[in-house]
Amino acid sequence: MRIDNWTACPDLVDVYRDIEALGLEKHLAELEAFGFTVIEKALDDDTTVAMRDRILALAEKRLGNSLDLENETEHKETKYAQYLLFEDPMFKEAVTNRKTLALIRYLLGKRCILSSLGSHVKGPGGPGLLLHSDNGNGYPDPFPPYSQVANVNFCMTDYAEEKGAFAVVPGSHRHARQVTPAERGLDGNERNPHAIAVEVPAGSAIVFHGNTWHGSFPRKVPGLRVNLAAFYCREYIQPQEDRTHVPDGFLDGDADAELAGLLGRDLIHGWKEEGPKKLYERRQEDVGRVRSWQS
Ligand SMILES: O=C(O)CCC(=O)C(=O)O
Ligand SMILES: [Fe+2]
Repeated sequence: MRIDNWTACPDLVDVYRDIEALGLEKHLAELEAFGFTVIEKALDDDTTVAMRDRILALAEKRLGNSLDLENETEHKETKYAQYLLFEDPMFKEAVTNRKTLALIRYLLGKRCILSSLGSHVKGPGGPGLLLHSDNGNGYPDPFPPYSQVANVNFCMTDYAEEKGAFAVVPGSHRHARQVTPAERGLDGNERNPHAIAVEVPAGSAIVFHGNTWHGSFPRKVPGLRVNLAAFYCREYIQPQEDRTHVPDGFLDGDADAELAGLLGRDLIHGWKEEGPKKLYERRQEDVGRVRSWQS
């Protein structure tokens, strides 16, 4: 089928073209069908190792103790190291990753924004991160069928079930509701029988719909399981992190224009005395493009 500049859905045409150009059609089908997909080698090996080391250094500082990637036994369960983007410009590459962002924009719209960037650092012991949908507090059931939020978990270590891999219930994005307490377990008798482990190498990205039931299995062996979770939301949804502040010098002009958009620079709401006009003006370029298709 030839995809023209259809005026009925110009943003979707743009997003779809990106997906085609990047060869991601199969991933799009998996996302639609099962509520998640995996892109292997989303990050190259050097980048994965550099990000993982940086995350661990930051987590050590935040937790106030040292962490041993290979042999850890004391750091039990999952700790979330939050608000990482401004800690190091290297994380820009994850947030703006072309492939993962193309799929996120399919789910959330072209003007989606970054909700948060953090890392789940998990050691051995405990029940794992119980199944949940990322439609968290304040998202009442029933969920709409489309994503309100969506997530990219970059695997910073190799994932296997006994190592504390990502857990998912395939197809659960269609349930359109939160997981009940009885369905949440991932270990022993409590284990949800439909949950599967996503066993993939470090550098992979797991992209998932906001309704999808997921969590992570308990780690049963020494060492750490580390991710980098880039969490996005539709532009009209309140992001998890404070977006009123970006450190001076963090954004590098045109080179970071896309990141600035993800941090809310072009939001249509949030006007002061000047009213909505200024914000609409920022979108003139796009409006002009749509008009030229229509004429
Ligand atoms: O730790 C994991 O594997 C799951 C993380 C998670 O639930 C999330 O990023 O929303
Ligand atoms: Fe989650």
